[in-house]
Amino acid sequence: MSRLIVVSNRVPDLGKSAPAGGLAVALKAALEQRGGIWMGWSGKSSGASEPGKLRISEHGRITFALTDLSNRDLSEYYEGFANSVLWPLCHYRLDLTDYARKDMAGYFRVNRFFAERLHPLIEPDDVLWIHDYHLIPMASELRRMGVENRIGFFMHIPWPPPDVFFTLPVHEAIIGGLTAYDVVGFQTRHDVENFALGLKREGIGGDAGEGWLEAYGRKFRAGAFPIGIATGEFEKMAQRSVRSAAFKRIIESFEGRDLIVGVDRLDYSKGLTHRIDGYERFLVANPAYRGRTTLLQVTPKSRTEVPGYAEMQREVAEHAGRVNGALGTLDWVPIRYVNRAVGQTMLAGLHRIAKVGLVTPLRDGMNLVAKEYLAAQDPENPGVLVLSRFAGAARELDGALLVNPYDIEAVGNAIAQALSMPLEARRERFAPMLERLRHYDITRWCDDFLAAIGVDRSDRASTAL
Ligand code: ADQ
Repeated sequence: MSRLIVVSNRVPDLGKSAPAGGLAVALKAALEQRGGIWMGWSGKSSGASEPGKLRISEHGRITFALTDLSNRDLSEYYEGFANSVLWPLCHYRLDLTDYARKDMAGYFRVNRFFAERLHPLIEPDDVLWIHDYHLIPMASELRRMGVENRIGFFMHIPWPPPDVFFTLPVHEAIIGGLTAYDVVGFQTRHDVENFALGLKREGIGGDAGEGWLEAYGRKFRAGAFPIGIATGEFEKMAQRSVRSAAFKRIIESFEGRDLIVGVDRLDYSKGLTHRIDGYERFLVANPAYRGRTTLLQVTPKSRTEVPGYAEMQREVAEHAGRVNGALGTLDWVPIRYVNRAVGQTMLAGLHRIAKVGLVTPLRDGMNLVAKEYLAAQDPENPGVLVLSRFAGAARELDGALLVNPYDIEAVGNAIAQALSMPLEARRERFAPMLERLRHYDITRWCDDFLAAIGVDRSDRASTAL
């Protein structure tokens, strides 16, 4: 009976009262079913020059194995190479990559450290599932230590085309790192194609047909596994949320105006200033809507330790302030900009009452907010999703109004089109999208990926008995 081992940079604190996101809940369910280990960084600094010892705790059938990292690790591995090189690079932002050899060395050092700590815990039949750009080289480190278990990897963010990727001075080591896995999952077909083309251009491998790639004489699977949400739970949460007394007060505060909602972590990939400019363009071109709409932009701070993120916060606030100053009146503020985290239940309610969901990232692996906005709608009277064509979600959600987020006028026009769309058209666009979200939810995503690493459903069902 094989166990599952999940490794991710951060491990959610499932003991916390705040509800964990859909991904954490689905991975926890998969681990509980099979029994296994969830390993990752604790989110804390060891306060010393070395990373801390592995802290092991048991919760039912899951063993949590967490480690603190040293300040140097955090600066080089996390803030440096992962978030100041790989993150901007994979979001096509070459102008923001800040490459330093010591950060690269730190990135590999921490991956080796994770592999060394995990190695003694691995049993021969275990199946490993490693997550995201922080941990790309982990499988090659484990292979070097003689680990022959099945190992899968899922990339949550986009994989850029070769010409973008090859600007990374150490691109061979990163792309080569992925070839040590048995299965490499991406969000979309487009990402898979970019990756396969990179292998080919680099002369180390290429497409071996029917979902297989080969590199360095080794075959491995690569495919698109578009991540979903806990659709059913989100639908129910939205219905409950709008019935609460606290929520009714919030509805009143909008004084009958049409609500347009934007919900994002504060990040340059989310296109926040472009979005605000698009909304301004909409108000300028459609004066009849002035005083009758509110854009609620909920954007908690994120990665404040990474250079540039604090400045971005000022920039977005200034943008919103400029539009409010230019177009607002004594009794109407066009944009409400909330710079703090809002609970999932409240967000679900806000999505439900919003006539328009504005999801316009400049580049995004998937974007779960787009899916959450749709799941929260009332199927009898759904709102309209305005979605960037550069979000992975655009490949599935073809009933959304797809926009080029760089084209400010197009975003403004899409908002106007969404607000004036007749009920019949809204329903027609919405119904197939909801059906898809219900079908390909986060549990299905988890099952599909595990099946690709060779953990089939019957295997999991029998271990659960
Ligand atoms: P993120 O870049 O963090 O994730 P996204 O998928 O949009 O982006 O959001 C993840 C979660 O954060 C969602 O469940 C959302 O509700 C929550 N969230 C976002 N803004 C919030 C806010 N203001 N307040 C509270 N919660 C908020 C990365 C990739 C994405 C990919 C996911 C999952 O960048 O492209 O979809 O991983 O694979």
